[in-house]
Amino acid sequence: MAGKIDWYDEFVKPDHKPINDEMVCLYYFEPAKGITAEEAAGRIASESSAGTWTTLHDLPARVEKIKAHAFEIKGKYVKVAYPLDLWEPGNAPQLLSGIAGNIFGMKALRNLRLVDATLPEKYIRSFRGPNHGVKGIRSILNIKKRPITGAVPKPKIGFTAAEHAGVAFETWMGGFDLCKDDENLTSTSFNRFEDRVEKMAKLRDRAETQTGEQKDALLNITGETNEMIRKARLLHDNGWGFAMIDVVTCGTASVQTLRDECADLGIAIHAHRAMHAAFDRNPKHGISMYFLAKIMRLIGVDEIHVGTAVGKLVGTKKEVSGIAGMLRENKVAGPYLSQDWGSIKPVMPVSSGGLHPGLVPPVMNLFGNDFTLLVSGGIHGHPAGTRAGAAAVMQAIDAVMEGIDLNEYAKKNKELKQALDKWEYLKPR
Ligand code: CAP
Ligand code: MG
Repeated sequence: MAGKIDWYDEFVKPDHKPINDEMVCLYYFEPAKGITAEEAAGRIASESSAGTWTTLHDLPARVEKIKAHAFEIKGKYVKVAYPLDLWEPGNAPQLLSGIAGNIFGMKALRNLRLVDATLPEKYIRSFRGPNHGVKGIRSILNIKKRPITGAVPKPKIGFTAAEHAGVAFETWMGGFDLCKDDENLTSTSFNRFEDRVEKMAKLRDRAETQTGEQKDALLNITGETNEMIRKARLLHDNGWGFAMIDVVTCGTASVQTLRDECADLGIAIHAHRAMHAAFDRNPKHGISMYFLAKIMRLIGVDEIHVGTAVGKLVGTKKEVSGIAGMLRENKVAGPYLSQDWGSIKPVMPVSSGGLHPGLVPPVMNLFGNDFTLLVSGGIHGHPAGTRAGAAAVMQAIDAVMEGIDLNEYAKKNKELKQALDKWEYLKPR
């Protein structure tokens, strides 16, 4: 072949020092056989910005200014700096189509993982972030200090709307703040969304009267965008303070739309992350959960699932606490990049999956008090039923907050004792 046929090398500048309004991404990468690290890095920067596989006959002069540059190639990590002009303000799908798009399928890369990105201040300002966030959620529920508590009726799907509302009532009466839909429950022939919304609202009012506490629910509006808007309005009209969205399956575009709709309605967004493990579980390939959580904070969900470290689903202690720190305190640890959040509010982390009273101490140890604790199977499987199960979790929280060992606290708290007798300190798989 005569002459130069590709220009990937033009996208590598090992000593590049990013300027203020460049977006910097951190990738883990493994070149395919026969490809050098520099060649691979050039392909990442090129295909995610302004390049293509071959040299071109006509190239506008502007391209020189909007090219991304791979720099700091250190072992299996590379940073890529993207000029801000590449990105449309306030367009999350476009950002993903670039920095998390075609590059994952390039033959020249055996593995590629988007670990994190530093989003420039100017870019951040084109998004609104959470309307409620940590403080807003506490104020909706009127809970000052302790973790927020919630449960999903189990089995995940199968109850009628009336049965479901009955389980919600028991959950609230046991002391929990929230009853949550499961990720795959939306509106079914046997449990229509509208029915559930109304039946639960009646029992919520009863539970509030009987307990004197604020009760709410995370009803799942996941679906087509206009249908989600309709359902969000229905939630608002029935006095609910939250809407739940499966943010990965719905996609960033619809989450952006619903962020503004829910803000207008004054309701908070609970983000479930079902399907995240399809792209974040393999540590060598895909997109990190950290980055998913970051983009959801940018768009503006009010709370999002981040894992438990000790429960039934994947996610190490380091990973889970790293994400919670980023969401809540703008903290950066481990391999992640610095981030100035400007006026974007903190997001409440949600811990869920295989939890029960015996696991409340390690989870609180990991998260502190500012998080939403979801315990589902771990209350409905209580030997004395849902209400007692919820009470047992509330007792476990009290014990931790008072600095008392669970076994000790269980001596005077029957429900906690029964739960510990069944599950002890089991870490389920
Ligand atoms: C938990 C749960 C949640 C997962 C989500 C479930 O129920 O409802 O969807 O926790 O995981 O179906 O498994 P249990 P994550 O409390 O009965 O396990 O928060 O990690 O995304
Ligand atoms: Mg679930």
